[in-house]
Amino acid sequence: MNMKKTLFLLITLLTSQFAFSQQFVPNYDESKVPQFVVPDPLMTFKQKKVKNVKNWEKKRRPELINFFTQNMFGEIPGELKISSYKVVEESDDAFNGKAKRKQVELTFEKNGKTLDFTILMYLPKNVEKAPVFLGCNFDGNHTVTTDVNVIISDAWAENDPSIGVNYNQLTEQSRGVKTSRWAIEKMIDAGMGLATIYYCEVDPDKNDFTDGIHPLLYVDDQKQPANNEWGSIAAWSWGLSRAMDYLEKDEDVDASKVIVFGHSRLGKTSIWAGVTDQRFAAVISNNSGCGGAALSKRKFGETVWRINNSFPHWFCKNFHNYSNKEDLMPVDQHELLALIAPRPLYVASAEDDQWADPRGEFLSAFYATPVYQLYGKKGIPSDVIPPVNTPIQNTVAYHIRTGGHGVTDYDWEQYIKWAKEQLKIN
Ligand code: GTR
Repeated sequence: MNMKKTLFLLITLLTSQFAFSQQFVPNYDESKVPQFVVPDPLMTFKQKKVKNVKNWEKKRRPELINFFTQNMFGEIPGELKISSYKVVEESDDAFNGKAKRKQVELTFEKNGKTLDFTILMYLPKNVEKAPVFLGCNFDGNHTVTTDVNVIISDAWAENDPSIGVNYNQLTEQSRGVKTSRWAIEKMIDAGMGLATIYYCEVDPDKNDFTDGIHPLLYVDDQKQPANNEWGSIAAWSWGLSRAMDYLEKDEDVDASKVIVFGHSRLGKTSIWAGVTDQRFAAVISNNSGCGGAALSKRKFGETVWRINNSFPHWFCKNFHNYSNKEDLMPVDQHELLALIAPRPLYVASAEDDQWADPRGEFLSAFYATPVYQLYGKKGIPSDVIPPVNTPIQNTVAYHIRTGGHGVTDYDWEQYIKWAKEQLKIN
């Protein structure tokens, strides 16, 4: 190669690297948030005003769901029911005898392939049919409690030597490491239960579609989902719906009072599960941020471009068309939240979690409110964000707590109080 050519290549490489790294600079300055028009959830794509619940349910809701399915989360290319389930372990002596524990394995079979995942449940013993919080967990069922009886999953896990995860395998070392994120005893004392699944049992969280649930629904020699077919978030949401299929069969559970919960990427997941499956009585989004509750058009903190680059497998491929093109999106995330109406919805942020754009999460709940009002429900009354640790708890609820990205006892205290009120739990 001659000198000129080498120099040219070097300059091209350096400038492209520079342009690339430029896009990594997130905006945290409110004055630099671009001007944009918030799409009206009550105006159809053909510019017809939605005036009542009937119009919303017949026209607007379906067209919005269709948009989010085809362009963001992806369509599930078929139906896949539980092939069999088995209570692999149970006890009525959990949490000092206050709770029952059950571990239930669901199995799915199709295309000559099998997948199974295990639901860990704690249910209060003094309630005949318990309302339940259902959510995915990040690091395995055995991390949500120190209970030695919880089975350690053998599904793929991201390496994290600090909690003993090497060789992509979960180990005893991480038992109980996430107890602070799951206030199980508070739930039990409030007469409510918890059901949780390890999300990587449904689909390992990596850009690889040869594993997890996707291959069970491939046709012919398909190797990955088509552009409009499900990414990983839709797969995890699918898992929550299948867990719900089981909960409907469990006599100790009040399946009409299942609240779907999730934090961060799993908060994006709980929102999508709540949107696509109306059996969920209420939805909680904890610090779900970009692609979850936060308005994308604000481009504050994490952006569509950034999320699609860091996690190319989370959304369907069509969503990549909107990377750095948020202004071209005919929708925004408040319309995703509105699809949960009239069911109770809780959006929560954390003050130091600027990456997830707390203000964008709040505004999204506010802009979803007109749809709740159509049903005569109370949403977020004003566009002024409340002070920290001062929840607004209507059918649409919001709080921003002090601290960073995570789930705390404070969050759970609010969720429990609100859920009891909204779902009339004694
Ligand atoms: C971050 C990602 C966020 C959020 C978070 C999490 O890296 O940028 O969208 O989902 O992970 O899930 O903890």
